[in-house]
Amino acid sequence: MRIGIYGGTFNPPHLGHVHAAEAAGRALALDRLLIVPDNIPPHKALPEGSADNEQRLEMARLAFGAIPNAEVTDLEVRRAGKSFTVDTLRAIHAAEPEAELWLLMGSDMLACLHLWHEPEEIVRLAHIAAFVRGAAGEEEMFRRMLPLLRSNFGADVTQVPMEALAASSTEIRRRAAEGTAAELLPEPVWGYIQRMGLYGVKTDLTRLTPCQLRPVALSYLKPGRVAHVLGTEETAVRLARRLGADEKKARTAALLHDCTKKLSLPEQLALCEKYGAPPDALERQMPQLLHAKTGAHLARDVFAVDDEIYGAIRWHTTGREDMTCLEKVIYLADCIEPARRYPGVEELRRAAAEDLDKGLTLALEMTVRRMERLGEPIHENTRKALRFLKGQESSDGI
Ligand code: DGI
Ligand code: FE
Ligand code: FE
Repeated sequence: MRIGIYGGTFNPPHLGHVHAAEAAGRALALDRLLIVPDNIPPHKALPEGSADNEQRLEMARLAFGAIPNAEVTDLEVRRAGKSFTVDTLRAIHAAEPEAELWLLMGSDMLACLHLWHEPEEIVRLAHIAAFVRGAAGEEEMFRRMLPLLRSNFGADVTQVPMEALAASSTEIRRRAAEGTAAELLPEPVWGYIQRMGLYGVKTDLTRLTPCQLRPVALSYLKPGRVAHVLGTEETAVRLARRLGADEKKARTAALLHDCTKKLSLPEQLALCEKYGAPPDALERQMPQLLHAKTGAHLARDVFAVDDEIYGAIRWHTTGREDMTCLEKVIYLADCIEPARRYPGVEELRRAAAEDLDKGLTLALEMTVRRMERLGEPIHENTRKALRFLKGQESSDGI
């Protein structure tokens, strides 16, 4: 197994880092890529509004999460003290003694590798791969360093060409405060910076247009859920247009509908406490039900969404009796968006295309059948939603 190791301060991680990681994964045929944010001691004097260790870890998860086989590790942050690469390599080697380790670094790092702590041990534990960005003076540096590293430490350096990004983290921090950094950052990282108010960024989260909201909303998600939420947004807009519902509200509700989905049950219960919204008996045991309630409250608290949007998020998992048009739009969009793959989804898409209530009824019936098959309890709101629609159907027929 080939494991890549990519360390850095990632304050913040930017598109240059992501491109580098992708290029290395491809060029070196890595089976795994470990992203290792280094430790910044809490007492180190940082400018006001800097990201702390936990925030840099979270931004790294958002930035690299979409790369297959990449994982962010808190190895160096947890170890505390000064982060020596040699200690990190020893720890990874101890955990994976059979693996071939590849240490990735920028050419600026390679230029001073001989000055690092225990360079011969580093080179003994890992192959070295350096990114080649075509920057000024880079070629000359490689000409000078490669023979030196080979003769002094026996290092054989592999060069990985990559697309250059014309900005460093330092410059991005400055540009963030000016509001011109978005194009240099992975979307969710820019959203996270805004919602945490890092680097002097001041965004009023209560008056965002859907386009401004999008990166912030994506920053709440596990990377694997991003496609689902964007698919829900697109589908909700389409349904809203067709039914004459408010398109902007549909977008906002769809972007935020799963904003607490990644939280554990204890974290969600803490939100219930915070918002004075007690969970019912079933919600108390099932985070997959509870996220609709906590998500609606968070959206109202943080983004000041109105009651209609609140309702669409609140009822998107179970539905309820006598749903509003926007509630139906979000419920269905969540079920049929293009990234959804499950038996029956095509039939559901056809029913929804024909008639919203027909789609909704079928979606609720499918949920009930699935729960019965899995032996899971059916929430009373799911039953009520279905009974209401069926009642309507039969009274229509009279
Ligand atoms: O959050 P998503 O995965 O995008 O979708 P969702 O909010 O519709 O959540 C689906 C989950 O909720 C799925 O695991 C099934 C569960 N669920 C929906 N209705 C009921 C239910 N679970 C129980 N036990 N009872 C229900 O009535
Ligand atoms: Fe959901
Ligand atoms: Fe969803």
